[in-house]
Formats: sequence, C-alpha cells, structure tokens
Amino acid sequence: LSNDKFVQGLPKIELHVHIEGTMTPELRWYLSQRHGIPLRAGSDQIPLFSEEEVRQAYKNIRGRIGAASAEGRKCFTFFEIYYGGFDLLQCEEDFFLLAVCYFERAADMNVRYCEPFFDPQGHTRRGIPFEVIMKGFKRASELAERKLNVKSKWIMCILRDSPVEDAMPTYEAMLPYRDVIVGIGLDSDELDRPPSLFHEVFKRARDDGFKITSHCDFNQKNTHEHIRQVVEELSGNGADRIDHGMNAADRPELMETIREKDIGLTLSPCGYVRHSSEEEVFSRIRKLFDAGIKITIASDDPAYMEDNWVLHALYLVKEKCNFSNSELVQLQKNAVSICWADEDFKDSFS
Ligand code: ES4
Ligand code: ZN
Repeated sequence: LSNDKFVQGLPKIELHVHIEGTMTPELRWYLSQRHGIPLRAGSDQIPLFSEEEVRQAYKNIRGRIGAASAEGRKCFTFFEIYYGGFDLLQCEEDFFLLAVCYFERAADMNVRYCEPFFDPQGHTRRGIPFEVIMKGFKRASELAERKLNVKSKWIMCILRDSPVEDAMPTYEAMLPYRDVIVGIGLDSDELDRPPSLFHEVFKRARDDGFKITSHCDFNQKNTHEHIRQVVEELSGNGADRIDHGMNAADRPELMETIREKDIGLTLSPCGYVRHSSEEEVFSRIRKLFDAGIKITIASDDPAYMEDNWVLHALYLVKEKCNFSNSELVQLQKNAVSICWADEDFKDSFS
C-alpha cells in the first residue's frame, strides 16, 4: 500500500496542518545546536543529548490530547512536546526553515496547495515579534511557489486555552501581515473552552473579510455543543470550515446544517486512531463522505503523529474506508471546493 502509485501521484490539497507540528526530530536537533538551547522533554524536564534521543521522545508521546499529565518519566503529552518545540524558533530564519522543510515534503507528496496553521501567541509570549514570524513564513511561501510548485496561504489560530482577553490584541497585531493570511482558526486544548468564548474576535475577523474555522477535535467533552456553536454561531452565522468535527456524524441535525451551509470538514485520521478504535473512526468518515459532506483528509501534526504525513493519511483512509480511486479524487475535489485559494487557481486545479 505504501507504494500506491495512484495516491502518490494524485495532485493534493492540504488544509489542516500546524506548521509547528511539522518540526521533525532532525530539525529540532539542528535548531537546538544552532542556538545552543539544551533540549528537555516532559514534566520531569529530562535532558535529551542527541537527535536519536529526540526521536525516542517523539515516540513516547502518550495520552489523549489535553490529558492532564504523562504517565511516566519517559512519557510526554502531546502539548508538552508540541509547545516545547516552540522555544527553538528564535529568528526569522528559523520560521523560514520550518516552513520550507514542510513545503519541500509537501512537494514530494504532490501537494500543490496548502493552508498551514500557525500559533502566534506561542511565540509572541516568548518575546518574538510578529514581524519575525511573518517575514519568515512569507519568504518561505514565495520560495515554495517559485521553486517547488506549492502554493500556500496561512491561517492564524487563536489559542483557546489562553485568556480570552489576549485574542483581540493578537488579531490586531496580525493585521499588518494580512496579505499572506486568509483565515482565522481556533486551536489548542479544548477542555471547557467552547468556541462561544471567542465570538467577539471571530465576528471582527468575519467583518474584516477573513475566512473562519475552528477545531472541534474528535471525542472531546461537549463536542456536539462545540460543533453546534461553530456551525450556527461563530462569527455571527457560523464558520466556513470545521477542523475535525467528526462527531457531527453522531447527530443528524448537525450533519444537515453542515451540508446545507456547505461547511467543509478537515479530518486527520492518523491522530484519531491513536486514541479510538478503527471502527469508531472509519465508519464516521465513510458516513460523512457518503452523505455528501465536503470532507478532506490531512495530517494535523505529522512530526508528532508517528511521522504520518498527508500521504499516509490518504493511504489509511483508502484502505480502511475502502475509498476507490475516483472517491480519492472526490476528496481532492472537496478540498478544492472548501479551500480559500483564488478562484482562478481553483478553476485550474485538476
Ligand atoms: C493541535 Cl492535535 C491539536 N489539537 C488542538 N490544537 C492543536 N494545535 C496543534 N495541534
Ligand atoms: Zn489541528
């Protein structure tokens, strides 16, 4: 299956990938050496002394997204290892390199267009100016378009587990760089942080012409209510997309609203199967697809999900949902329809 020529050759669109979640052990080690920042991982802050130890630490990620703490000394929660990587991004060149490494991999997988997320609050709270982040990403996007045949637009995410009062200042600090930013999202730990807390900033973003999306991760507490808020209320009349949102498959009324409003779902199956049974996951993906809801398949945090990139996510659903080649093409057509590229690019995509 891993040498499936059809899936490899398929021109792809990736709409759910956190750029900070693409930091490979190799890049993490390189950045730590470059800046002289010692690497530590987990609540016990165990030092890491080689690229191989970083690789092992990545393999030991345990616990549900949002789990309170790791089970043992050598186990790290997802958010510990994810935000631990932020500290290594110090200068424009680092943000550039992170993005270029992703774009190169995307090009190898025949990804022709993508909309990566980034989490500016995780950087600005460490004293990194917005300008440093955005100049790095912009230069990477320009290079990718020119040399790699990969187009991109960025989505700025608000951290839902940070104080609500930080959301609007973060949004306003982004505005000078809006030429590369197409949408506003909501991510990080979802526990007891409903989308409704962030109505004000999403309403403002909508009025200013941004596209809107929000994470509703699989099988989270109050997931159906969170999905309802996103599709009915966020930014006034509901969001344009949901990131995950797979529990909509449990509720006919949510599925109906999503279909009526033509809201896209960006699913990342490699993440779900780490915490849920295959039956739970793939029956829902099938159900949503068969109902004509515009789902697309993506990688989420590939470096922290056993090195599963969008190509592997597509192999997985091809096998487990029994998607035919023409259904895999339909998944890409869904992505064209729900993506925020320019109309002439959408028309030309095949
Ligand atoms: C994330 Cl897997 C996941 N869930 C929520 N927020 C995130 N940010 C990056 N990856
Ligand atoms: Zn995500």
